[in-house]
Amino acid sequence: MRRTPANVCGDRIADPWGNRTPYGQGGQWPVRTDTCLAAGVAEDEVEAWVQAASLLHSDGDAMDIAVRDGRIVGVRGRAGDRVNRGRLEPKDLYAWQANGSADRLTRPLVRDGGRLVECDWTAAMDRIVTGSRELIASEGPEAVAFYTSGQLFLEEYYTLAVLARAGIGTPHLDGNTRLCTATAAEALKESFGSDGQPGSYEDIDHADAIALFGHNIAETQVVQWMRILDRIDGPQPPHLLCVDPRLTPVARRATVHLAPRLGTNVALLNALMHEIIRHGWTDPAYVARHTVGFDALREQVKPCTPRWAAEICDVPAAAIGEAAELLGTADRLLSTVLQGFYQANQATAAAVQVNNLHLIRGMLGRPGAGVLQMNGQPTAENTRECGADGDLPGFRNWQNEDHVADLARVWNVEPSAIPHDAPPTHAMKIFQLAEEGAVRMLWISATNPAVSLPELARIRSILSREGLFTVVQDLYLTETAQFADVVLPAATWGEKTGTFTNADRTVHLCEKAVDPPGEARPDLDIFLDYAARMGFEDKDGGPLVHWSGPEEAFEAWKLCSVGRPCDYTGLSYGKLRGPSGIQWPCTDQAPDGTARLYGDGVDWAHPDRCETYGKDLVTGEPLGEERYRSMNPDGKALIRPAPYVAPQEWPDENHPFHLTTGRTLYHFHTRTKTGRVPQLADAAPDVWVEIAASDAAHLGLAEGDLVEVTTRCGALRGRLRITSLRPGVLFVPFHYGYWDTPAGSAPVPGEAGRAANELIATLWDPVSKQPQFKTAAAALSLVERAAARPDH
Ligand SMILES: Nc1nc2c(c(=O)[nH]1)N[C@H]1C(S)=C(S)[C@@H](COP(=O)(O)OP(=O)(O)OC[C@H]3O[C@@H](n4cnc5c(=O)[nH]c(N)nc54)[C@H](O)[C@@H]3O)O[C@H]1N2
Ligand SMILES: Nc1nc2c(c(=O)[nH]1)N[C@H]1C(S)=C(S)[C@@H](COP(=O)(O)OP(=O)(O)OC[C@H]3O[C@@H](n4cnc5c(=O)[nH]c(N)nc54)[C@H](O)[C@@H]3O)O[C@H]1N2
Ligand SMILES: [Mo]
Repeated sequence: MRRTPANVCGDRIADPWGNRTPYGQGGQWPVRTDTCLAAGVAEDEVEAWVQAASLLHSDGDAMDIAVRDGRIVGVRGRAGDRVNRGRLEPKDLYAWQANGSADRLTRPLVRDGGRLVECDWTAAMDRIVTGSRELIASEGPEAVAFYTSGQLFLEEYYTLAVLARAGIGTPHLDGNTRLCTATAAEALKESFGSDGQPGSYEDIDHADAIALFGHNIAETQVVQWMRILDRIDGPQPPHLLCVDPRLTPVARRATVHLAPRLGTNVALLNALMHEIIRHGWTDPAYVARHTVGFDALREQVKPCTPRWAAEICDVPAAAIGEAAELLGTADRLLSTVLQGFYQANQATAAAVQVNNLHLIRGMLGRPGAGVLQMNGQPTAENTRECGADGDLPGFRNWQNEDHVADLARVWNVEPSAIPHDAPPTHAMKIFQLAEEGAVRMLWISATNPAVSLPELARIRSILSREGLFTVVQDLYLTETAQFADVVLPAATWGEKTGTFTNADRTVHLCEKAVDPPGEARPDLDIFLDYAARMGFEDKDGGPLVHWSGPEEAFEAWKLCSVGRPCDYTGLSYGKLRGPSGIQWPCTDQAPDGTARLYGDGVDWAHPDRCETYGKDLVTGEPLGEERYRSMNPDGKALIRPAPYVAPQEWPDENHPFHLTTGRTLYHFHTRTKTGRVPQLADAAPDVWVEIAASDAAHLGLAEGDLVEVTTRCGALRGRLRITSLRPGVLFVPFHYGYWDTPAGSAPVPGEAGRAANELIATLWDPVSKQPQFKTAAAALSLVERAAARPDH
């Protein structure tokens, strides 16, 4: 039985951002505590409030979980936390109900005679251990691959990274962060030599201009949008620039809104920098002291006039001029970048141009002057820093033998035990290797690739390949789990303990509040169990993975982070039980954490210390150590120009529309949690297709008509919504898979589906290897008129 919770803080489906608490520039954001409790439960009836933080976006909103009779009965924002100061957004207010969903996995499943049947943990783990041993013996460690998440805890990623890299010795370990923030990481590496977010959310309090590049923050980091709204309503409000082809809630409040053609971000940025340089709005002293590469950038953008870009981007040249003035004359400029850049054509090149803009203006490392190359997923930062993505733990450089030797020392293994003779394998390549039969075992944890990867027909055929042994570790029998050979039931948020780090480096502790259902186990326990059964050893014959719980794993990670940009040595579980999360690096010298990186120039770009020697921003080819040393001998910030290159996916006669995909405020990804919560499911029950009014009129289509969208990859059906977006563009939310359709599974080949990724081609940015979910060429046709046409 579903019980409707009484939301103590009003109807936050109708009013997602809640009441305003205005404040002025440089002031402290006022507290506002948001609460949601189950119907019939009063605050004083709650038996325990257990500390946690949000796992439904990268904001890291701190909250307490309300517990009664061993069950979760609600949540309340933590007023003392630096990130949200008590606020919670709709998903967090309601989604805790999904923990108690009746269809949670409670026992392991194994495939027998073609069907998934329940078994005990010993039988399931035996199958995995026997399978991996046989494959490693017959084919070598490279037959085994891991595809993990941006939604587990730091302790879980670190354990997985150690067992995969030094235990098995496979280079095939990556996260779905490849789909999400691979470009954020890559852009930071290309500009600053290392991953690590320069800015802080507190920059919102100080900025006089805020620029959002391909970032619908109002719907995707809802609480930081409340912060921006509170600044807008207060004294000395900041100017806002929004770069997005749709009239998003952000665009509606913007001082200047540019709605460029899809995938033309680099052209636009080059014109903006052209104007900034032409007007002398640069900071020559900062450029000389802290950067290399300015002359090359100036040459690159010399021909990129607003008129040139207006042609390519189809935005008025005058508007580009206004945007340049907003950016060029700000004293404290904060920029954020997200998927409208990271998942579009020339992802890394475009994101790097935002870094360039800040470097030439000296807008870094001061209150209000900063860049946030955003994360999307709640724990994506940890996937990256723990090396569960395609990098070595602690932002070490796989091409630097000293870095590998240092990691080998931490793990007490020989450097040769850590694969590093080629770049670690990225997720798109892992699936390709599985398709070709080189990868024979694929262990998928906390991600749902059968909905979230591009070209789903292909992904389904890979996952159902004869000869690919698939393990899926999830809460539910997802679209992906349906293909598995072994399904492991996992515990989740509220049912296990661990830490994670948000997009502005704030580390939170998230504690266990209730027991998981049935035999479900924390992901950490599953990885530890596997490591023990496999008997992985260090070079002295001791256990390679020598910890047995989250706090011990955290302490082990701290040793791996010593002296690295993401130094955690000043943190402990005890300290994280304080009123607020804390930003890394946190050390003896900086015991309260570090608000901003690069206050006094860049410190991780030195050739001996950098995480990467860089890549060509057009081809993705590595530049190599020698080139990097000659380019940046002193380790300054790198200004890296890039020419505009047109997208591969471009409308033509057969596919006249430009299709893009993204999110709605009410759902998280493939809706495994939010789709199981009545308030959120009802707010956005099914897929839709957005079209501009002029296009709808031209085609004689109306609101609510059932349409079919087709691309060269596949087809999708959904109801039409007429909205304000660029004419010629269609938008489809990517949240809707098949688990809650009548059939419960994907369409048969040739039939239209409802998942956006039926339509998206397998294309990725050559630099970050992030797929291009935001740019496809598509056709649109009417299937059936709306039942009752709404009156106009
Ligand atoms: N409600 C909600 N919040 C979430 C999530 C969720 O699923 N639901 N997921 C979290 C995660 S993992 C992520 S990664 C973030 C993503 O957060 P966002 O990046 O803010 O979300 P998206 O909707 O994917 O894309 C942002 C915008 O990019 C625009 N866009 C599309 N193509 C282009 C282009 O070519 N150029 C430009 N300039 N813009 C373009 C779209 O119109 C869209 O408004 O959200 C996080 N927060
Ligand atoms: N077309 C299109 N496609 C996209 C995007 C887009 O904008 N457009 N965005 C991309 C981006 S940015 C992202 S981040 C991805 C997201 O794509 P996915 O990661 O595939 O989406 P989720 O639904 O978050 O999948 C997470 C899975 O983990 C499970 N889970 C949750 N908590 C736990 C836990 O504690 N333990 C375990 N073991 N499992 C758990 C959930 O039930 C769910 O099945 O999608 C990408 N795909
Ligand atoms: Mo993401």
